[in-house]
Amino acid sequence: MKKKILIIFLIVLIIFAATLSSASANGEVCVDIKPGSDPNPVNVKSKGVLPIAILGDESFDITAIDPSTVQLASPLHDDVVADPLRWSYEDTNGDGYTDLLLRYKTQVLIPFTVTTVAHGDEMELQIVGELKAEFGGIPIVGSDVIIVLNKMYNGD
Ligand SMILES: [Ca+2]
Ligand SMILES: [Ca+2]
Repeated sequence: MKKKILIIFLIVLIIFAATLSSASANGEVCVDIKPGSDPNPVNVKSKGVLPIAILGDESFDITAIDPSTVQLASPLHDDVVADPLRWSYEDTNGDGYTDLLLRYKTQVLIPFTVTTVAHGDEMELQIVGELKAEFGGIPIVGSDVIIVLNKMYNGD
């Protein structure tokens, strides 16, 4: 019986220690699809480019992220990911902290919308990646929501 209590105590201690470690260590990052726009309507058939920012702040320096690992993903489609066309460091929201600005071909969204959403629906998108090796290679994840335009159920 005492052993059980000790084990539970240790587990609680480990969880507590994990929560205490730095903000980036839990891997949650702040993502802003279409910086400057909220909500984020996206015509998924557009031949344009979709900007997505990972926001830096006083507790998180986004240059710790390894941009080569960053991919677009969806909680509903674990078999689909998309790589950015290009990325750059920019302060997208003017708060003085550098953001990682990723640009995706808008049409990479189409596989994410198959069967699950229709015109006017909200769809959650995730950004996943890793910190650079010198920052521990910790996995990162963040999400934001778009409003899907120009998409019908059943194919197109
Ligand atoms: Ca936005
Ligand atoms: Ca910023």
